[in-house]
Amino acid sequence: MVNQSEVRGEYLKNVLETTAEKNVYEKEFLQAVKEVLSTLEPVIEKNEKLYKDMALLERLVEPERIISFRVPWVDDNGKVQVNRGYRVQFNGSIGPYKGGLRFHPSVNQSIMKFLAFEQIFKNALTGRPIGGGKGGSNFDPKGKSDMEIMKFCQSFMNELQKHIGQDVDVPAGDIGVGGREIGYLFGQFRKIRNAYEAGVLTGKGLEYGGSLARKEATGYGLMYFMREMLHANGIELSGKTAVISGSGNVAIYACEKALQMGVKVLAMSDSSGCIYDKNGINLDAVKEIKEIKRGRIKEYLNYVPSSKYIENCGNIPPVYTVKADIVLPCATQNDINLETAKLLTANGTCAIGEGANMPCTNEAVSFFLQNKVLVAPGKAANAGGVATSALEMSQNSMRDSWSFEVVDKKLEDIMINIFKQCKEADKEYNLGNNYVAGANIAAFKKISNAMIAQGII
Ligand code: NDP
Ligand code: 2IT
Repeated sequence: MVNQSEVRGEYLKNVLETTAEKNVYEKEFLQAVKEVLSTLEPVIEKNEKLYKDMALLERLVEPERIISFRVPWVDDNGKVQVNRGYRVQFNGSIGPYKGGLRFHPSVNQSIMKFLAFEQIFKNALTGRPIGGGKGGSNFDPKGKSDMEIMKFCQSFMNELQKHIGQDVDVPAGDIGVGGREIGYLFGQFRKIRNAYEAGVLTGKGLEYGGSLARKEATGYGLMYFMREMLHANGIELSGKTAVISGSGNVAIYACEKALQMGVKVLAMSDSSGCIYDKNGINLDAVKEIKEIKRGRIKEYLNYVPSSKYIENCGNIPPVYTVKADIVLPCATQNDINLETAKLLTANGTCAIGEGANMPCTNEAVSFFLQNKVLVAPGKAANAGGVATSALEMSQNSMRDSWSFEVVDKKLEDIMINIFKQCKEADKEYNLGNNYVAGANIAAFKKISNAMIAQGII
């Protein structure tokens, strides 16, 4: 029986136990570790002695380095504010640490570590030479002026610049960090270093070393992966209905590609509530509200008065109460718990596509798999963003810039290849269409081989 919340095998159980003892307060990190360890038994048992002798798993769950620092800045009223910044450099065995920066009041060490841990596996699946890292701050960008955002980014970079570089660690965006923030961060890095090292950050503007299609990449990649997964199971995407949680970068471009693929998107959300448009979401309206005005999703009512706004209340985010064939959680972690998973399954949803990182709890994932709902795991399905970041790094190294079509085609090929890896591992270990375990196993094999080859470090 598939159970993403249960770890089997003596060695795996011991590692989970000691990790839990060492990281008592790190709920999200332990959840991510448990999810991975619960899927590795079939690989571990084939070579247990080697993995044990090399303390492979013990090293895998311990970050190579965590940097935590003070970020002081002065707000528009002249008041000094102090935030905490992080960079977790989790595993560099496959390439320079790579992963986004998240600016959100909920950021803490546990969230940084879970994201960096998952990034190791995701980045391995892309087939590009990138290790796993993540960073960010508990800074809340909501309601801040452009000047405040700039001052915060400059102060954050004053410290971060000591620890990054195009061959060392390459940050990018995540929640609360988009093109504007990357611009301010890059400007400060360039000023301090007095050198134009474009490959130190990705998600840059097109005028100064960014890549076409990076903005679209995570959402587009998610839909390429969904198409492959559904095809493999005899299901056509075209003509299906979908709901998408979130209305940020990933959600908007997942919606755009879904519409191009003939999917009708019925609802989108933000952290306050959701909009439901039975005629199908008008994406131009969402883009204007979110990308231009930086407003709230509720404002959609001004564009489409016949739509409905449902405010958050109770345990289940309202976006998941709208019946749909496909569900794309593209907001944040633990958005779909067991109760929501039961509702979605009862409503006839056939597939979940994790655009966000760890949007489903382990119990929700187990429930979906046990009830034959297909799950596209975030580590594979949302890897298009970081994969295209790696394409941006390649262009920067070559001092070249590729057309939208060239980058989009490479992204599509990468996503097709990622699904293939998940499917092949699923087949090899007879997992029964469990692409969650398939993704973990395929990635683990690459990472463990690289770690073993490089010795005990
Ligand atoms: P954005 O900041 O652009 O958008 C985030 C969206 O999620 C907003 O609609 C936001 O609503 C909502 N949201 C954030 N936090 C919460 C919360 N605690 N509860 C409910 N809703 C919330 O971020 P992205 O679109 O870039 O990221 C979305 C997810 O995708 C994250 O999990 C991220 O880690 C993941 N991801 C991002 C990639 C990228 O390239 N950007 C790549 C791979 C994964 P509100 O405005 O109300 O806060
Ligand atoms: O979670 C993720 O993969 C990202 N936020 C993108 C990271 C990147 O380096 O592009």
